[in-house]
Amino acid sequence: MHSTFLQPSDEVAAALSAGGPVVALESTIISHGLPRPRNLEVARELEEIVRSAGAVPATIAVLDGVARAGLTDAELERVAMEDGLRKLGQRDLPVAAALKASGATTVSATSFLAARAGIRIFATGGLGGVHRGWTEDQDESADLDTLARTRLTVVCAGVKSILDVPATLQRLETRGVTVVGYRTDRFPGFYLHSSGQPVDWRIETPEEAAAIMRGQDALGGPQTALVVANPVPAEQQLDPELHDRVLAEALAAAERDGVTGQAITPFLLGYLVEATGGASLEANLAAVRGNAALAARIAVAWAGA
Ligand code: PSU
Ligand code: MN
Repeated sequence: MHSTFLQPSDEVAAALSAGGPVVALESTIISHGLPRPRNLEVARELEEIVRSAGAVPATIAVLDGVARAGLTDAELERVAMEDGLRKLGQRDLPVAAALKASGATTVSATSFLAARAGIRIFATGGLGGVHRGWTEDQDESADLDTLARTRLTVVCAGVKSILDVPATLQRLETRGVTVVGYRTDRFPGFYLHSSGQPVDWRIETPEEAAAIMRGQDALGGPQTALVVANPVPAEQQLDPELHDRVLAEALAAAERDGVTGQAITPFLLGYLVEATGGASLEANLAAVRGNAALAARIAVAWAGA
Protein backbone atom coordinates (compact mmCIF):
# COMPACT_ATOMS: atom_id res chain seq x y z
CA MET A 1 0.00 0.00 0.00
CA HIS A 2 1.38 3.38 -0.98
CA SER A 3 2.47 5.40 2.03
CA THR A 4 0.29 8.36 1.09
CA PHE A 5 -2.79 6.19 1.69
CA LEU A 6 -1.85 5.52 5.33
CA GLN A 7 -0.95 8.62 7.30
CA PRO A 8 -0.30 8.41 11.04
CA SER A 9 -0.70 11.65 12.98
CA ASP A 10 2.50 13.39 14.07
CA GLU A 11 1.93 12.28 17.66
CA VAL A 12 1.42 8.63 16.69
CA ALA A 13 4.39 8.66 14.30
CA ALA A 14 6.62 10.16 17.00
CA ALA A 15 5.50 7.60 19.60
CA LEU A 16 6.09 4.73 17.18
CA SER A 17 9.54 5.86 16.14
CA ALA A 18 10.50 6.25 19.81
CA GLY A 19 9.22 2.70 20.52
CA GLY A 20 6.62 4.14 22.89
CA PRO A 21 3.25 2.60 23.78
CA VAL A 22 0.48 3.10 21.18
CA VAL A 23 -3.03 1.64 21.15
CA ALA A 24 -5.13 1.47 17.98
CA LEU A 25 -8.86 2.09 18.37
CA GLU A 26 -11.43 1.23 15.72
CA SER A 27 -14.03 3.58 14.34
CA THR A 28 -16.94 1.37 13.23
CA ILE A 29 -18.02 0.98 16.81
CA ILE A 30 -18.25 4.80 16.91
CA SER A 31 -20.00 5.39 13.58
CA HIS A 32 -22.17 2.29 13.26
CA GLY A 33 -22.14 0.58 16.66
CA LEU A 34 -23.25 3.31 19.07
CA PRO A 35 -26.09 5.87 19.01
CA ARG A 36 -25.42 9.59 18.47
CA PRO A 37 -24.43 11.82 20.18
CA ARG A 38 -23.17 9.47 22.88
CA ASN A 39 -20.80 7.92 20.32
CA LEU A 40 -18.71 11.10 20.10
CA GLU A 41 -18.38 11.32 23.88
CA VAL A 42 -17.31 7.68 23.90
CA ALA A 43 -14.75 8.22 21.13
CA ARG A 44 -13.15 10.98 23.18
CA GLU A 45 -13.43 9.05 26.42
CA LEU A 46 -11.67 5.98 24.99
CA GLU A 47 -8.76 8.13 23.84
CA GLU A 48 -8.59 9.67 27.31
CA ILE A 49 -8.57 6.24 28.98
CA VAL A 50 -5.62 5.20 26.82
CA ARG A 51 -3.77 8.43 27.58
CA SER A 52 -4.31 8.24 31.31
CA ALA A 53 -2.76 4.76 31.30
CA GLY A 54 0.34 6.23 29.64
CA ALA A 55 -0.14 5.26 25.99
CA VAL A 56 -0.91 7.20 22.80
CA PRO A 57 -4.34 6.49 21.25
CA ALA A 58 -4.52 5.99 17.48
CA THR A 59 -8.13 5.96 16.35
CA ILE A 60 -8.16 4.67 12.78
CA ALA A 61 -10.56 5.76 10.02
CA VAL A 62 -10.47 6.60 6.32
CA LEU A 63 -11.23 10.25 5.52
CA ASP A 64 -11.48 11.46 1.92
CA GLY A 65 -9.57 8.44 0.70
CA VAL A 66 -6.75 8.66 3.26
CA ALA A 67 -6.36 6.18 6.12
CA ARG A 68 -5.51 8.04 9.31
CA ALA A 69 -4.05 6.58 12.50
CA GLY A 70 -4.59 9.20 15.19
CA LEU A 71 -7.40 11.68 14.59
CA THR A 72 -7.82 15.33 15.49
CA ASP A 73 -10.93 16.20 17.47
CA ALA A 74 -12.56 17.57 14.29
CA GLU A 75 -11.83 14.28 12.51
CA LEU A 76 -13.22 12.30 15.43
CA GLU A 77 -16.36 14.41 15.15
CA ARG A 78 -16.67 13.57 11.46
CA VAL A 79 -16.46 9.87 12.25
CA ALA A 80 -19.15 10.17 14.89
CA MET A 81 -21.53 12.55 13.13
CA GLU A 82 -21.10 12.45 9.34
CA ASP A 83 -24.06 11.03 7.45
CA GLY A 84 -23.34 8.36 4.89
CA LEU A 85 -19.98 7.36 6.33
CA ARG A 86 -19.24 3.88 5.01
CA LYS A 87 -18.40 0.80 7.04
CA LEU A 88 -15.06 -0.43 5.68
CA GLY A 89 -13.71 -3.93 6.05
CA GLN A 90 -10.22 -4.70 4.83
CA ARG A 91 -11.38 -5.51 1.30
CA ASP A 92 -13.04 -2.10 0.98
CA LEU A 93 -9.86 -0.12 1.65
CA PRO A 94 -8.51 0.04 -1.94
CA VAL A 95 -11.91 1.14 -3.19
CA ALA A 96 -12.16 3.88 -0.57
CA ALA A 97 -8.65 5.02 -1.49
CA ALA A 98 -9.39 5.07 -5.21
CA LEU A 99 -12.74 6.84 -4.91
CA LYS A 100 -11.58 9.23 -2.15
CA ALA A 101 -14.38 7.91 0.05
CA SER A 102 -14.70 8.26 3.82
CA GLY A 103 -15.51 5.40 6.13
CA ALA A 104 -15.14 3.90 9.53
CA THR A 105 -12.94 0.84 9.83
CA THR A 106 -14.08 -2.49 11.28
CA VAL A 107 -11.85 -4.79 13.30
CA SER A 108 -10.57 -6.32 10.04
CA ALA A 109 -9.66 -2.99 8.40
CA THR A 110 -8.36 -1.47 11.64
CA SER A 111 -6.15 -4.49 12.40
CA PHE A 112 -4.73 -4.46 8.91
CA LEU A 113 -3.99 -0.72 8.96
CA ALA A 114 -2.65 -0.77 12.53
CA ALA A 115 -0.19 -3.54 11.67
CA ARG A 116 0.85 -1.66 8.53
CA ALA A 117 1.47 1.46 10.60
CA GLY A 118 3.59 -0.52 13.07
CA ILE A 119 1.03 -0.55 15.89
CA ARG A 120 0.90 -3.86 17.77
CA ILE A 121 -2.00 -3.42 20.23
CA PHE A 122 -5.62 -2.73 19.44
CA ALA A 123 -8.72 -2.32 21.64
CA THR A 124 -12.32 -2.87 20.57
CA GLY A 125 -15.66 -3.98 22.01
CA GLY A 126 -16.46 -7.41 20.65
CA LEU A 127 -15.02 -9.13 17.60
CA GLY A 128 -17.15 -10.05 14.63
CA GLY A 129 -17.42 -13.75 13.90
CA VAL A 130 -19.66 -16.51 12.64
CA HIS A 131 -23.30 -15.44 12.49
CA ARG A 132 -26.12 -17.65 13.73
CA GLY A 133 -27.63 -19.38 10.74
CA TRP A 134 -24.24 -19.63 9.03
CA THR A 135 -25.17 -22.99 7.52
CA GLU A 136 -27.68 -21.07 5.39
CA ASP A 137 -25.94 -17.85 4.47
CA GLN A 138 -22.18 -18.37 5.17
CA ASP A 139 -21.98 -15.02 6.99
CA GLU A 140 -18.64 -15.01 8.75
CA SER A 141 -17.03 -11.69 9.62
CA ALA A 142 -13.81 -10.82 7.80
CA ASP A 143 -12.49 -10.00 11.28
CA LEU A 144 -11.60 -13.67 11.74
CA ASP A 145 -9.69 -13.98 8.50
CA THR A 146 -7.68 -10.83 9.13
CA LEU A 147 -6.77 -11.96 12.66
CA ALA A 148 -5.53 -15.25 11.20
CA ARG A 149 -2.88 -13.41 9.18
CA THR A 150 -2.08 -10.23 11.11
CA ARG A 151 0.50 -10.00 13.90
CA LEU A 152 -1.40 -7.87 16.35
CA THR A 153 -2.87 -8.13 19.84
CA VAL A 154 -6.57 -7.35 20.09
CA VAL A 155 -8.16 -6.74 23.46
CA CYS A 156 -11.91 -7.44 23.32
CA ALA A 157 -14.81 -8.63 25.45
CA GLY A 158 -14.93 -11.80 23.38
CA VAL A 159 -17.07 -11.84 20.26
CA LYS A 160 -20.44 -10.19 19.92
CA SER A 161 -23.13 -12.28 21.62
CA ILE A 162 -25.40 -11.83 18.60
CA LEU A 163 -23.13 -14.42 16.92
CA ASP A 164 -22.79 -18.18 17.07
CA VAL A 165 -20.12 -18.06 19.78
CA PRO A 166 -19.07 -21.76 19.81
CA ALA A 167 -18.77 -21.75 15.99
CA THR A 168 -16.68 -18.56 16.15
CA LEU A 169 -14.35 -20.11 18.74
CA GLN A 170 -13.96 -23.15 16.50
CA ARG A 171 -12.99 -20.95 13.57
CA LEU A 172 -10.45 -19.05 15.67
CA GLU A 173 -8.92 -22.39 16.64
CA THR A 174 -8.84 -23.71 13.08
CA ARG A 175 -7.27 -20.51 11.78
CA GLY A 176 -4.54 -20.60 14.43
CA VAL A 177 -5.49 -17.44 16.31
CA THR A 178 -4.15 -17.52 19.88
CA VAL A 179 -6.86 -16.81 22.48
CA VAL A 180 -6.34 -16.16 26.19
CA GLY A 181 -8.81 -15.17 28.90
CA TYR A 182 -7.81 -12.21 31.04
CA ARG A 183 -8.40 -13.25 34.65
CA THR A 184 -11.09 -15.67 33.54
CA ASP A 185 -11.47 -19.33 32.57
CA ARG A 186 -14.62 -18.57 30.57
CA PHE A 187 -14.71 -16.87 27.20
CA PRO A 188 -16.44 -13.51 27.78
CA GLY A 189 -19.91 -12.88 26.32
CA PHE A 190 -19.58 -9.24 25.14
CA TYR A 191 -22.59 -7.76 27.02
CA LEU A 192 -22.26 -10.66 29.46
CA HIS A 193 -19.38 -11.50 31.78
CA SER A 194 -19.30 -15.04 30.39
CA SER A 195 -20.46 -16.68 27.18
CA GLY A 196 -20.54 -19.99 29.02
CA GLN A 197 -17.80 -21.36 26.76
CA PRO A 198 -14.45 -22.35 28.23
CA VAL A 199 -11.18 -20.69 27.24
CA ASP A 200 -8.03 -22.83 27.30
CA TRP A 201 -5.57 -20.28 28.64
CA ARG A 202 -5.82 -17.73 31.38
CA ILE A 203 -3.45 -14.84 32.09
CA GLU A 204 -3.41 -12.51 35.08
CA THR A 205 -1.25 -9.54 34.04
CA PRO A 206 -0.42 -7.24 31.10
CA GLU A 207 3.19 -8.44 31.41
CA GLU A 208 2.07 -11.99 30.63
CA ALA A 209 0.36 -10.72 27.47
CA ALA A 210 3.57 -8.97 26.43
CA ALA A 211 5.53 -12.16 27.10
CA ILE A 212 3.16 -14.14 24.83
CA MET A 213 3.69 -11.52 22.13
CA ARG A 214 7.45 -11.94 22.43
CA GLY A 215 6.87 -15.69 22.17
CA GLN A 216 4.89 -15.23 18.95
CA ASP A 217 7.73 -13.26 17.40
CA ALA A 218 10.44 -15.59 18.67
CA LEU A 219 8.68 -18.64 17.25
CA GLY A 220 8.07 -17.07 13.86
CA GLY A 221 5.58 -18.91 11.68
CA PRO A 222 2.31 -17.52 10.39
CA GLN A 223 1.61 -13.90 11.33
CA THR A 224 -1.37 -14.62 13.55
CA ALA A 225 -3.01 -12.40 16.14
CA LEU A 226 -3.31 -12.72 19.91
CA VAL A 227 -6.84 -12.26 21.24
CA VAL A 228 -6.91 -11.12 24.87
CA ALA A 229 -10.48 -11.77 25.96
CA ASN A 230 -11.31 -9.40 28.80
CA PRO A 231 -14.79 -9.76 30.30
CA VAL A 232 -17.05 -6.89 31.29
CA PRO A 233 -17.13 -6.87 35.12
CA ALA A 234 -20.00 -9.06 36.38
CA GLU A 235 -21.61 -6.10 38.17
CA GLN A 236 -21.72 -4.11 34.91
CA GLN A 237 -23.01 -6.83 32.62
CA LEU A 238 -26.43 -6.84 31.00
CA ASP A 239 -28.95 -8.95 32.91
CA PRO A 240 -28.52 -12.36 31.20
CA GLU A 241 -32.23 -13.12 31.22
CA LEU A 242 -33.03 -9.76 29.57
CA HIS A 243 -30.17 -10.32 27.12
CA ASP A 244 -31.45 -13.69 25.96
CA ARG A 245 -35.05 -12.54 25.61
CA VAL A 246 -34.27 -9.32 23.70
CA LEU A 247 -31.66 -10.98 21.50
CA ALA A 248 -34.23 -13.58 20.39
CA GLU A 249 -36.58 -10.70 19.48
CA ALA A 250 -33.80 -8.87 17.63
CA LEU A 251 -32.86 -11.94 15.59
CA ALA A 252 -36.51 -12.49 14.69
CA ALA A 253 -36.86 -8.82 13.66
CA ALA A 254 -33.76 -9.04 11.44
CA GLU A 255 -35.16 -12.13 9.76
CA ARG A 256 -38.57 -10.51 9.27
CA ASP A 257 -37.07 -7.29 7.83
CA GLY A 258 -34.62 -9.20 5.62
CA VAL A 259 -31.55 -7.47 7.10
CA THR A 260 -28.33 -9.04 5.80
CA GLY A 261 -24.65 -8.38 5.05
CA GLN A 262 -22.90 -5.39 6.57
CA ALA A 263 -26.17 -4.06 7.99
CA ILE A 264 -26.91 -7.01 10.27
CA THR A 265 -24.48 -6.24 13.10
CA PRO A 266 -25.48 -2.53 13.46
CA PHE A 267 -29.15 -3.54 13.21
CA LEU A 268 -28.93 -6.09 16.02
CA LEU A 269 -26.85 -3.86 18.31
CA GLY A 270 -29.26 -0.96 17.71
CA TYR A 271 -32.26 -3.18 18.40
CA LEU A 272 -30.76 -4.28 21.71
CA VAL A 273 -30.10 -0.68 22.80
CA GLU A 274 -33.74 0.26 22.11
CA ALA A 275 -35.33 -2.83 23.56
CA THR A 276 -33.27 -2.82 26.76
CA GLY A 277 -33.88 0.89 27.35
CA GLY A 278 -30.16 1.60 26.98
CA ALA A 279 -28.98 -1.13 29.36
CA SER A 280 -27.12 -2.99 26.60
CA LEU A 281 -25.37 0.27 25.69
CA GLU A 282 -24.08 0.67 29.24
CA ALA A 283 -22.78 -2.90 29.27
CA ASN A 284 -21.16 -2.42 25.86
CA LEU A 285 -19.47 0.79 27.03
CA ALA A 286 -18.26 -0.78 30.26
CA ALA A 287 -16.67 -3.55 28.19
CA VAL A 288 -15.01 -1.16 25.74
CA ARG A 289 -13.67 1.08 28.50
CA GLY A 290 -12.12 -1.91 30.24
CA ASN A 291 -10.58 -3.07 26.97
CA ALA A 292 -9.04 0.34 26.21
CA ALA A 293 -7.52 0.47 29.71
CA LEU A 294 -6.13 -3.06 29.51
CA ALA A 295 -4.79 -2.52 25.98
CA ALA A 296 -2.93 0.56 27.21
CA ARG A 297 -1.38 -1.43 30.06
CA ILE A 298 -0.31 -4.15 27.63
CA ALA A 299 1.15 -1.50 25.30
CA VAL A 300 3.15 -0.07 28.20
CA ALA A 301 4.40 -3.55 29.15
CA TRP A 302 5.25 -4.26 25.51
CA ALA A 303 7.09 -0.97 25.02
CA GLY A 304 9.10 -1.54 28.19
CA ALA A 305 10.00 -5.08 27.24
N1 PSU B 1 -17.49 -3.88 18.89
C1 PSU B 1 -18.55 -3.19 19.42
N2 PSU B 1 -19.42 -2.63 18.53
C2 PSU B 1 -19.26 -2.72 17.17
C3 PSU B 1 -18.14 -3.43 16.63
C4 PSU B 1 -17.28 -4.00 17.55
O1 PSU B 1 -18.71 -3.09 20.65
O2 PSU B 1 -20.07 -2.16 16.41
C5 PSU B 1 -17.93 -3.52 15.10
C6 PSU B 1 -16.48 -3.84 14.77
O3 PSU B 1 -16.02 -2.84 13.88
C7 PSU B 1 -16.51 -5.19 14.08
C8 PSU B 1 -17.83 -5.10 13.37
O4 PSU B 1 -15.43 -5.37 13.21
O5 PSU B 1 -18.66 -4.55 14.42
C9 PSU B 1 -18.24 -6.45 12.84
O6 PSU B 1 -19.06 -6.27 11.72
P1 PSU B 1 -19.38 -7.51 10.74
O7 PSU B 1 -20.12 -8.49 11.62
O8 PSU B 1 -20.27 -6.91 9.64
O9 PSU B 1 -18.08 -8.02 10.21
MN1 MN C 1 -20.85 -10.16 7.74
